[in-house]
Amino acid sequence: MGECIFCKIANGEFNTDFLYEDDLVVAFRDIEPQAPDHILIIPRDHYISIKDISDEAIIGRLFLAGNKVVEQLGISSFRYVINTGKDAGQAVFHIHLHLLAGRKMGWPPG
Ligand code: DGP
Repeated sequence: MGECIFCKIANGEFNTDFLYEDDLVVAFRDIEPQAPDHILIIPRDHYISIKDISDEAIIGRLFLAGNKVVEQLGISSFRYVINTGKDAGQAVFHIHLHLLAGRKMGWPPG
């Protein structure tokens, strides 16, 4: 999708440092980190939200990529978040899995 910032990142247009990448997904650090480790895992292809993905391989690969980053960074406690829709806090409409770690987190989420 032409103007999508995450499509451009996945295409390597900004020389983003990928913590993990494969044929389907890439992982990189969030520009506005909400925790000491805040990584975004996205599919290379454009899907607006998690509910728009019917390909189980991509859904699976997002989490497996997250798990690889968890292992790579030596993280033990972490949180996966997928904000879906404006009221849930989604601001970028190219699906992304947040991986948050490195600080104590509250529950329930705000
Ligand atoms: P969400 O609110 O769930 O849609 O999360 C969007 C996240 O994307 C937010 O934490 C900030 C991050 N973000 C937005 N633009 C960029 C960018 O250009 N580069 C990176 N690395 N992160 C971005």
